[in-house]
Amino acid sequence: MILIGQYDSPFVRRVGIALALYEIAHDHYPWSTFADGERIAAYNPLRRVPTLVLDDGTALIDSNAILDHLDEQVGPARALFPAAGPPRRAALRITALAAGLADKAVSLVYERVLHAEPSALWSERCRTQIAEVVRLLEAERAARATPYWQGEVIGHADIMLACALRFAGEAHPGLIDQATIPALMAHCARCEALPAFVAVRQVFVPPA
Ligand SMILES: N[C@@H](CCC(=O)N[C@@H](CS)C(=O)NCC(=O)O)C(=O)O
Repeated sequence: MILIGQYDSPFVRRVGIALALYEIAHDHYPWSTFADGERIAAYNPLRRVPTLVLDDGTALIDSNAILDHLDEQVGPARALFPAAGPPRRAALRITALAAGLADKAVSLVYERVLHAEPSALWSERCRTQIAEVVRLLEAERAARATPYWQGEVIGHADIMLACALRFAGEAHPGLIDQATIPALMAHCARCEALPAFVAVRQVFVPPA
């Protein structure tokens, strides 16, 4: 099994952390989406990461599809999403909000770097979406006393949230005022202290 992509991507990182927590042996090709686009294309014509190449050569695309496969491999007792019902829907909702936040933070980077004149309308929309998701997540996290979102055990929602907030902070310093989100910062600090998070980490350096 090969994980393609750099850990400075919040989506690659969430998969890398899940692989570490599941103790699934794999190779890692830290290819860059732009510099190594043609190498990625040999596995995934979208040239996007994460891409997970299975031992039979099948390339899984999109972190959600990849984690769906890994969850199936480890079985429901170890999977990092609840198996069914309201807890599963709640976890999927938080994961989607955190992934959406990360998506908007990535979009904002591309807008700034790839356009001679970034769209003020799009950039402001991304900033508003990020700010409002962060506000909602902070309020919901502050209402919970458990170490992780759904209790004593870490799940995919916790991982996505920590990866999203770390990326947003590195890609857009100052965009999120950390002083206003103490519950989320404590949540992220708890996750980032875990060995899997320490091992699967690459600082995102914003392009000039
Ligand atoms: N929804 C996708 C998002 C993946 C994503 O946005 N990957 C970025 C890197 S952070 C990428 O491949 N960008 C290059 C491109 O979109 O062409 C997932 O969850 O895997």
